[in-house]
Amino acid sequence: NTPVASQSTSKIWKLMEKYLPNSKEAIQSSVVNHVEYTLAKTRFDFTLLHCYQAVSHSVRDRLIEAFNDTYQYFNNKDVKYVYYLSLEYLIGRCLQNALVNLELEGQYKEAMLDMGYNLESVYEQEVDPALGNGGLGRLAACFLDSMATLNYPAWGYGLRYSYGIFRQQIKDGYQVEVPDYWLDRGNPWEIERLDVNYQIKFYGSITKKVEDGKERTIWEGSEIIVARAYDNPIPGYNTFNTINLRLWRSLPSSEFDFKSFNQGDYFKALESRQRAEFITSVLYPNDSTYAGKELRLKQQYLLVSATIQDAIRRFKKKRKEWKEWPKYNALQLNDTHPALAIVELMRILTDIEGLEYEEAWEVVYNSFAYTNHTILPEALEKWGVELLGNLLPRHLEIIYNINHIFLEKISRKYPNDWRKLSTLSLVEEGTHKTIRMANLSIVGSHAVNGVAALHSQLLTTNLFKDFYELRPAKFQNKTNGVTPRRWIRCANPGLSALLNDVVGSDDWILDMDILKNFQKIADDPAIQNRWMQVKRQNKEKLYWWVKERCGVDLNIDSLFDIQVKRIHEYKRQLMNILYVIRRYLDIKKTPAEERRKLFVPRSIMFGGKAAPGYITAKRIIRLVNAVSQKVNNDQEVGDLLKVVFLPNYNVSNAQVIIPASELSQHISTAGLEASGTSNMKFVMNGCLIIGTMDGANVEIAEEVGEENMFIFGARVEQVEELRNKMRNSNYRDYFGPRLTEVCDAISSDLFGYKYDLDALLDTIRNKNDYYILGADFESYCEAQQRVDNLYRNKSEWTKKSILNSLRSGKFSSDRTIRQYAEEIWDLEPCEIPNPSKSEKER
Ligand code: 9GP
Repeated sequence: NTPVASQSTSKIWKLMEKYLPNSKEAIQSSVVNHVEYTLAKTRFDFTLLHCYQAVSHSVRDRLIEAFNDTYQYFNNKDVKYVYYLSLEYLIGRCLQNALVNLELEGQYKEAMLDMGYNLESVYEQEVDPALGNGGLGRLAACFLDSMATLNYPAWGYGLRYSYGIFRQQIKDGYQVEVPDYWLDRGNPWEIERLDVNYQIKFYGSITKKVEDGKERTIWEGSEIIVARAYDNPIPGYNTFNTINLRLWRSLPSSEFDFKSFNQGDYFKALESRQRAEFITSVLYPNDSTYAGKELRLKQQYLLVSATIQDAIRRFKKKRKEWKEWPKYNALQLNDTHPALAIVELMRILTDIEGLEYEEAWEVVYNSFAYTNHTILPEALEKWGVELLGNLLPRHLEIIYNINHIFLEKISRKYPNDWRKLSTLSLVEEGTHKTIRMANLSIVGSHAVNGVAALHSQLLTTNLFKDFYELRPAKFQNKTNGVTPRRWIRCANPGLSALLNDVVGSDDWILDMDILKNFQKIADDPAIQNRWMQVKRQNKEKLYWWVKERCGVDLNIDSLFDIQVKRIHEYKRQLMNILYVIRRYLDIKKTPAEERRKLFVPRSIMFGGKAAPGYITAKRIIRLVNAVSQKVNNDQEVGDLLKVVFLPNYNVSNAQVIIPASELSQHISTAGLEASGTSNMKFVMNGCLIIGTMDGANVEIAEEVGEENMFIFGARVEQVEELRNKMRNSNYRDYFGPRLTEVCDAISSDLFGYKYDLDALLDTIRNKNDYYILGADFESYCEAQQRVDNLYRNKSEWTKKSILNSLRSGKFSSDRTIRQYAEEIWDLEPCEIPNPSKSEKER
């Protein structure tokens, strides 16, 4: 069921023939050659894992051809680059994505089948490179796919953690974290650049020298390590352009342990070498809180320093005038995590290149831009002055200097406005003085954006209000998007084939907006039938996935209702599971013969990781599993209700879960989910949303129509008032009888685990229901009732499912990236022409 619409005419396919040939025989011989010469296994007997490794190497060869040509071409054309700086990338599995983007999936499938291997099973051998926590990291990965596809001259920069986000296991209903050493089987996709290394300094002291009447500052680091480049080719779709995700790994430098070696302390010297390697060993598993740990700051600086050195080396090969830097370089900060890049570039320009402060500031300001991804106060990074000053003494000095000059301007504009000065300052005073990284990012950037219209608006009216008043033109919105290549074409081949037939080509993969032209098919019974068949096949796949991993037998005819995302109080998985209990109690109260009339059978699934230190989130997982245990084993309820916790939610699991979903939950407290991106993936896959008017849900409602979603709950402007109401009333009155009964059932130990679960309920019972779960519960139940009513009418449900998918064009990351390129980066696409036979014939 691979869509083959453009295979015979594919530009890439023809073009690739001029490089490595792509006939069945050529593919087979390249695979077996890798088995023998790369893996040193015999070509007559190799396992599925070896097959995966050899196939990947064979595909990588093809990527490298395109990758080398791409940057050669960019270099010749003297283009402007965008540098995307992110501490996280959740790129997911590479093999299928590469084959799809190179338009070679059909050929590889055939070649492998002929050798006795099923390509789908080969895909399953790949481990997810899970170098991110959640939405922010996955967004960065979707963006790279779009930048490559749209032919933008781009570089992604990040860190090559040896341990990605932990693997989640569920033991006795609790989350257990297991280290994810994702590299233990090697990584065929990366290219280690033994010759691309940069020195990174930490600690040390600053001296001032006067040379030719000018003061110069010299920072001598006392710990020096090396950052080495690992390149990961990112192929564009339907283009030869292939861009680079360059990830840095920390290694010891020879200078590092020189002293210890000289003093004959061999073991001490080795220890310090290990310390250097440790810097990029592990990703911090926090999603919405910052870790004020020195190691985290070292990671941030390593990324920033190595990247800026790399960009400068590239720039200097071509030109000498620093004022030309912004014309050739745009640097995008993915949240504040890489914000030190602003300071690092200032340091190099003033201390090393000898520019005056104002000159250097022009260069920096005009090249940097910053994306904010959250307004949650606990997620806003602030670095203690002591920690920062000890690790990076010169950077702290520069930050003070930037702040001093900035605040002088402010006090001239708003004399004696102390409130403004203190909120705008980069420094937060107090017993523990800190540097506000968001303020640094705003002051040092020419553009600041939020990630959905509502979120961007809240930035200007709340979180960054004073900055907005100062320079309104700096603030923009760039609503997130997701790549249809991975989230429809790879994840849902059945739907892809159907869309190909509807459109008459696979053009929708590059232009999702054209799907709007086919809305009339939503009423066509034949299409509806096919649509339902595709959904059913996807549900079957998930059915087996769940059976194998969770041992639960789902009813395939039941409504698949799914909430998958990081576990957080603001995302309100707790409200979802409390509703499940409500439903369970209601089913039990209903006479057996009435039940099927009143309740639509549902399989309600939860998935997501809790940060290891986030006790409340872990208790939510415990509650879901306790309810699942009780409900799934209740004979009276049977298949009318099943509850499952899907373990270890990650990108590859999402590719199975999302296409199978019929209803998905995006039910955050209004104002707190900046955008959400899985909501977009679900909609593209024809899933209906039950959700609040929050983040990108608001724009999804605009596009697909509120009547095609189940919207409920308080709007952002009502939230504060509801919080106050709760503070002044008894929880039983405020919750109402239906929710109170649910809480009482939990407290009566109906599900066991009383200690943990009572503690969990106290987070909403004790007059501090900050996420207004109690206030939204009734309207949530009503929306759930509307879901049941509609699901009974298969044709109406399917019609809405089709409309959701056909109207989701706005949420392609291609639209988002075009906007960044045009409105922030001032970047032109640069497509490699087909290399002609005579030039490239081998
Ligand atoms: O919580 C936001 C999520 O709403 C958004 O979709 C995503 C990508 O923009 O970023 C998340 N934020 C973070 O992961 C950290 O602030």
